[in-house]
Amino acid sequence: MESKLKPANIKGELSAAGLRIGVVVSQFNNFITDRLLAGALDAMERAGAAESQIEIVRVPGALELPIAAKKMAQTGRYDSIICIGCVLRGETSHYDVVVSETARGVQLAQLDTGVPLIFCVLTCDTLEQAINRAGLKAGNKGYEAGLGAVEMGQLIKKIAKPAPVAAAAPAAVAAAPSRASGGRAEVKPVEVRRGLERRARRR
Ligand code: INI
Repeated sequence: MESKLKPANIKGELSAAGLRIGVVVSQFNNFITDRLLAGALDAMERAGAAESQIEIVRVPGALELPIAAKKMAQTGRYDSIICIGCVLRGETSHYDVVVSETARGVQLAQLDTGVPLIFCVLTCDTLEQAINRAGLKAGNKGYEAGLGAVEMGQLIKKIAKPAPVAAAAPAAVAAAPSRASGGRAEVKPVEVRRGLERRARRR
């Protein structure tokens, strides 16, 4: 039997209005990463983003993407961050280390900071495969990442929005984390609050 329930569907709009988006780009294999970056910028421009809403940070290789993205996220300046890189398989197992540690680092950083990090790291066996994903046969993965950054930026803003005042418990409102605090609640621990009250009474 079909349910009559129509629960709210929360989605992020594909509009860059009000968003600040960071992009961290690996310079390793920059023949590819520059094309991914161009695709990401194209997508954000089509979503209505202005130059002033976007900041680009360059790192040496894919392994440096997580730390740079995490530092950027911790500033509270960005609604979402795109991580762009390209790892090509070589003759040794180095490829596997770079791929898995980069993916793990980016995932940990987004979960730690609460800022969506869009994973736009190509992991390919050949240069041809990478070229095809950076603007040729298989489209441009950077473009998809640009749209993903806009959608996730808007979505997380919506999800994080406090409930209407009447419905929210006062304690929950006071404890709501803000972007400026890097996603951490700004409520002072009880011991600190008591200390402050004692000091205020002494004055
Ligand atoms: N970095 C990449 O972004 N892509 C690669 O294909 C790659 N390979 O093959 O080694 C690569 N290595 C560098 C690595 O990301 C670090 O920059 C380096 O190890 C310094 O920490």
